[in-house]
Amino acid sequence: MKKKLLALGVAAALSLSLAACTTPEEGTNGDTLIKVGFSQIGSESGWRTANTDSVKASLSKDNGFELTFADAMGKQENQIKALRDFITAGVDVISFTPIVETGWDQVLQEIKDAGIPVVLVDRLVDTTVEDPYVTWVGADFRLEGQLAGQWVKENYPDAKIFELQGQLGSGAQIERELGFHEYMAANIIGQATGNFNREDGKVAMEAALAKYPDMNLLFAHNDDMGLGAIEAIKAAGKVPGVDIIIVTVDGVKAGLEALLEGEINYIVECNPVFGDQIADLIKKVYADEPVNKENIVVDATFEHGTFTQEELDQRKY
Ligand code: GYE
Repeated sequence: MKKKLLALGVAAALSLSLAACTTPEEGTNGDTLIKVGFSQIGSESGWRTANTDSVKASLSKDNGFELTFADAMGKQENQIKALRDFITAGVDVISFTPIVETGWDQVLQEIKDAGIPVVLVDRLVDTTVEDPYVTWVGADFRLEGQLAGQWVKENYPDAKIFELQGQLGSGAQIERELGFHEYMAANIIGQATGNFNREDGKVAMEAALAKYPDMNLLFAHNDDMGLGAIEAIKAAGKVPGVDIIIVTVDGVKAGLEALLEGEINYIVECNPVFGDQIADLIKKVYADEPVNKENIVVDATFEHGTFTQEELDQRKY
């Protein structure tokens, strides 16, 4: 009898521990963790690094998430693979920043067929799939381009402009360019992409300085490319911010340092620290609560001459 009871006890303990193994993980407050697959583009810029830090900090276990973070190292094919892995893993919500706008039709359909809601971050998609995402959070890239264009129109209406474009086909490149051209299209003497990174920005600027000797203003779609261009301008014996006026987008620390020194003249902010908004949206989507389709992160502008050291010291990224 005793033996039988013992055996029963063992069996009960076993099934309990088995149950414990298959029960979904719990957060600190006892709630079930929301399984999120997040596909990031890579680490091409200071903006991207700050955005990744913010996403990871907000989608933490303490905040109720079980995050699988995948870095695509700058390749769309890696992003598509990561998205498929998220489907296989059966995550609750998929979140990603599409490196370019097109090429997502098939994988978005697969996600839809699997019934997994999508929260888009930072950039948008251009797809034939109907209702491909529940909600998007990011900046108004068109407005950023417009703000840059307005400042140039007011201050340097006769400028001969070279434009360093971001990753071609990305929402950030397409929209910033459209916005800027609304004001300054007639003044653009040349364009090339610098893929949103410093090295490519430098190389493209070296070529442009040789090709367009009368260029006197640079509009770079992000700080990193502007900083690469500054190296090229100095190497060519010209003074950045004086011989060539420089306007960029982002407002990361290194960019704002250059603004303070007068090597960059104007920066339209694009704030990368919105992990908390992403977390909030994912929670609502998971709980089937209503959300806005578009959630805009508000930006500021910074000008050399009025931007101060104190403001720089307060910046977190
Ligand atoms: O401006 C740039 C980054 O999509 C807003 O991507 C983002 C852009 C940002 O590489 O620095």
